[in-house]
Amino acid sequence: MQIEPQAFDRVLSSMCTEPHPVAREAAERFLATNPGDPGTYPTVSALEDEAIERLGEIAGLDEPAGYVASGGTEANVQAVRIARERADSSRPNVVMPESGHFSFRKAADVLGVELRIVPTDDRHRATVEAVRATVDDDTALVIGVAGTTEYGRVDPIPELGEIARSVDAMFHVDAAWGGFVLPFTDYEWHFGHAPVDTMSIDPHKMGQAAVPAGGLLVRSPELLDELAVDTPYLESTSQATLTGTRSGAGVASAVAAMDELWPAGYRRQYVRSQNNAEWLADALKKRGYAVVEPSLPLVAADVDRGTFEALRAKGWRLSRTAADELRIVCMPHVTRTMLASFVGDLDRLEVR
Ligand code: 0PR
Repeated sequence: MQIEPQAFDRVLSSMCTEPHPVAREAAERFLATNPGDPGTYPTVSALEDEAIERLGEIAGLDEPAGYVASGGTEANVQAVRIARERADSSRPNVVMPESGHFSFRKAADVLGVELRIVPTDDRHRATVEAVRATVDDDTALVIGVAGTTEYGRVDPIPELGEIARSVDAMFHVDAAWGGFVLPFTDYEWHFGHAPVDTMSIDPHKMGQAAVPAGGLLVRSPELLDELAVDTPYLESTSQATLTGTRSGAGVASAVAAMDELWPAGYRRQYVRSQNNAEWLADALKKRGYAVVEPSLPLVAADVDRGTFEALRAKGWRLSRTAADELRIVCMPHVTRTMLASFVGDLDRLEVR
């Protein structure tokens, strides 16, 4: 029996998407390779270097270093780990806006660091004054988000970077979702805009690569040394990744997608997704819902739970924010036709 995976035609909740055809094809070819063992699998290992070159170019990093992680979670955990290793304090803390992804809670838990969560402002961005008031001599890391999970907001990255520097802490930018759309906006978010030390930027989200393909970038290769452990029975001598064996599918598909789409294809995709988000926001506003303006291709609106459940029952895959709003992510597989059909279903519910 063949079981079919979830179709994308009603998925409005996911930060993952249909891989680009070239990414899918590359993933299949490299499925049985293991970039965790570069001595045995040199081809995929060379591809990983290429992936990091490309990611560095996208993220304004002159001498790119990093690796292709299993996703944003691993990249975020590893960023916290680097900062903890670099910290002088015996009781290191990490300062993050409340919009930060829950993977940082896992990081704090596993790594035994204190996580200090700072409120966001009325536009859902990190409050600079609150971050400044929260850091101290024990702060190992300040986190900024460039494209938040719930509202697609971009924190004031240069200001947060300065605060991190003022207490000798490291500065991490989580662009896991935003990294492939932000290059086409005016936001200041990357290594060239601020003293960024580490960044998460995931090909398997807006980058249209196959899962698993996350990205960890570091300002200089020495930072990876903080993660490296000796690997006595591999041909290579050390390993910086959190996972051991990992699929070459993610690496190969990331390179294939970036080769194909950077920059023109990603720009076209950003424009399309952003227009769709604005169209949906307008459609919801016209129907009387309060909408959080989509500064990136992500729409939140105060659609009540009953309506939400009724739409889910019609097969729509939807998610909600912590504040209990409807949340729709305009990923590449989300078309205008899909959104029009969704709004049509919403209208039919309202009539009843
Ligand atoms: N950083 C940010 C800003 C994120 O939005 C996410 C994922 C991560 C890090 C973690 O990335 P990984 O899931 O690759 O480890 N945010 C989505 C979320 O939590 C993840 C997701 C993706 C959820 C696809 C559902 C789904 O179908 O909503």
